[in-house]
Amino acid sequence: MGLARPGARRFDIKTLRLSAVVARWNSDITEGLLSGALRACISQGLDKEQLSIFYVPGSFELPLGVQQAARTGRFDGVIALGSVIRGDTPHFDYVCAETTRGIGHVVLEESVPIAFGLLTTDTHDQAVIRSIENDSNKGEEATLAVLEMINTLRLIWNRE
Ligand code: DLZ
Repeated sequence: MGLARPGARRFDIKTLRLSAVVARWNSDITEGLLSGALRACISQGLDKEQLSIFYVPGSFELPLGVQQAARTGRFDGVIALGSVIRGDTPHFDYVCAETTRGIGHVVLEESVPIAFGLLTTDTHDQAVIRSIENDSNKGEEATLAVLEMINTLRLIWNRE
């Protein structure tokens, strides 16, 4: 997946600033998602210094982390990265629901593109498949989505 309409890109990718907010819970998985995010940045022509990385304890803390990153006004887009595994998480449904609801709320409140890179899987093995270097790394997908949304919002607002 690339930017949907790369020919219509209206901005200099070298001036973009992105932020990744990464949950440390299941860090073997979330570090894989972060590597995917970095690969997506590089593949689209960004330098790795254009991605600022912040850590939060677990996925439940992602909404506040992405809200604060968005509110600084320093970033054109924010990527939320977390992993919740049903087998390891007694309150799996609550953690997933609250994290999803919180991030969705922040997206609309802050009007900053925020990508939803939260893996919710039944098993650790399923999370590994979606976080290693392959075609289905969800950190990579989330980062491409945030770049596409930055582009789309600039087209909607007709900004150069
Ligand atoms: C407590 C908890 C549990 C049981 N499982 C996960 C998980 O699978 N993935 C994740 O990102 N975080 C988990 N957490 C931690 C919560 O997200 C949160 O950090 C703590 O409840 C502290 O607020």
